[in-house]
Amino acid sequence: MDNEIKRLMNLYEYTLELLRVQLGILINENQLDRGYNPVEHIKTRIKTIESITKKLNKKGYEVNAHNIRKYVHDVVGIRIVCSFLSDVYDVVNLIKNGSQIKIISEKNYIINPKDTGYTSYHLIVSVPVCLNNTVENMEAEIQIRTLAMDFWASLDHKIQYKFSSTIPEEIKTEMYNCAVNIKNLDRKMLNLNEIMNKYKKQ
Ligand code: 0O2
Repeated sequence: MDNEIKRLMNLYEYTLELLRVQLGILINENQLDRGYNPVEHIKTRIKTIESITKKLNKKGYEVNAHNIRKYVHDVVGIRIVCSFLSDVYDVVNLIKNGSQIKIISEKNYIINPKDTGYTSYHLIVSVPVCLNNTVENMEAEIQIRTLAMDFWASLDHKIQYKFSSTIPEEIKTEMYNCAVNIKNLDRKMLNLNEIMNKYKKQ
């Protein structure tokens, strides 16, 4: 790994730490204000240099610090897992309304699922990381999804890893059917939660 890439990977470590703190504040403050925490759990990762290389090669770019910053937007990955569908949108709005985190782009794969059946809400965000003499605006990807969507995606990830590009049709079809069931389940769970809340208010 050349020195420029090493430096950049350090910057991504700082970015992740900063986002952890900023998201923690947003979520805690929201809980204090509303008495409710929409977040079930948060997972984070820094993409490995092997995975970054694979992504750049796939896109036809040489592996260097400039191309990593320009073409790999998810070196820092944060996954926020919520119980209910409405919680996903609460978290998206919480992040959008926060003052520190800038939204670069968003993809709503809940409204527009991928062909595989994958659903999730993706935000590419940017945060200023203050170094000794400069400020670097660093990107990260935040994926927000329900527990049920996360269950589906984690099995799908294992399938993709096992079969690489040649996933048998019967597995693809069954996964797509599972995604439809997950969507229905999420709707039913949200409905049940709303009914439960009505009882609580009585
Ligand atoms: P990993 O292992 O999570 O790092 P990009 O390819 O990121 O430059 P794209 O395709 O527009 O551009 O990005 P997208 O679709 O917004 O986000 C890609 C990420 O979403 C993936 O990252 C996965 O984490 C997740 N994802 C997208 N589609 C699927 C899917 O069909 N199944 C599962 N399980 N996850 C999916 P990586 O880098 O591919 O993988």
